[in-house]
Amino acid sequence: MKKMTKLWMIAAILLCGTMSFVSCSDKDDEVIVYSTPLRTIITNMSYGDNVLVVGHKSPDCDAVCSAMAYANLLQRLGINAEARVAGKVVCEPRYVLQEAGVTTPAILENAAGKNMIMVDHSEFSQSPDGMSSANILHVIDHHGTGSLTTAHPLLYYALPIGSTCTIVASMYEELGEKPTPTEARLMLSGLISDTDSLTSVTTTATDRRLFTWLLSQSDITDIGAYYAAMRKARTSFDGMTDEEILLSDCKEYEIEGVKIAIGSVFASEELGLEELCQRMRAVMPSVREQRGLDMLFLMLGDRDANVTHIPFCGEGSKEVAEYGFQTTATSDNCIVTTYLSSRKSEVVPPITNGITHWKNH
Ligand SMILES: [Mn+2]
Repeated sequence: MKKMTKLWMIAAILLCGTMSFVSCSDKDDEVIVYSTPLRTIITNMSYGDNVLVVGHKSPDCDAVCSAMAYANLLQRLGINAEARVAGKVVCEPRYVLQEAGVTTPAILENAAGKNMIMVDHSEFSQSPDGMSSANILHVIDHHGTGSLTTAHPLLYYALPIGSTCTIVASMYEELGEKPTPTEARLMLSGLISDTDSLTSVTTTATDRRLFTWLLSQSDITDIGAYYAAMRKARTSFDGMTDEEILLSDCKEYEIEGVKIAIGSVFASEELGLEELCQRMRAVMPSVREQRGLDMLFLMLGDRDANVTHIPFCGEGSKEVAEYGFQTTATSDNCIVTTYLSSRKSEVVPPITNGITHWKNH
């Protein structure tokens, strides 16, 4: 036994030695191969008179800030790029833009026929109307692939990391473009918003490294206080109707032909989980019908109490939720779980499984 282990160790050492030798001898070639691609690829594409950069509907910090930072990056490369938003900017992103002292991008109502770049989504049902008949040039995203299809080649740049802003920051870095303090602030805001200040399950080492880099480039002196204010803005629903609160962060998906939406609302000191649940449930059925959805799910999170409630409505939604989350729903159609920090990693996959099961059994 001991002899075998020794033999394996020797084999492993030999293998490692060979590998490092190979990579050393190839090093010069590697530099030549890898030094140019991203800038060349981006600048060699044709953008017509201009190209618009837009995130998803119910724009959150990451969608708005990544669109703005990416449009700025492309402008530096000589491309006439402009940021747009896919809906009214409220709550947290509104606060972020105010603090940054920048103008909110105009709303893009229809993308049909335009030169477009999609950021922070790859699902047409989350895009401005007409995206499926737009000329899509780039997609910069950190979600699972959605319903996106294009007739022609495109730059599809997706990474499994915490935010689209982190991806855009990595592109600034790779292209050797130093962000201005405002650009760094915007990307930092999207990064900490999407990763819940680097605590969500989606946070990676790349997010942590670029967080430090962006913070050093930004003019933010107390990041803890800034994030606390962002979180407060996320749940300040002053002057909004219950329906607007429900739709403030609501994403649509089409899974196996089933049209669904998954919203996310956080409880706060002003609006506790119990009252939030009650008020959201009251408007869920009518919102589902208005939007032409088969099913509607809501993530109602209370981070301090470490609990998430997922009420649902629509035919089949109970079977989907119970199968997906492998638990029994409450008698008033709600899944109760420990706190979930990520829709894309912790809620979309179980609901997708639930729908697949429901459709095929
Ligand atoms: Mn995002």
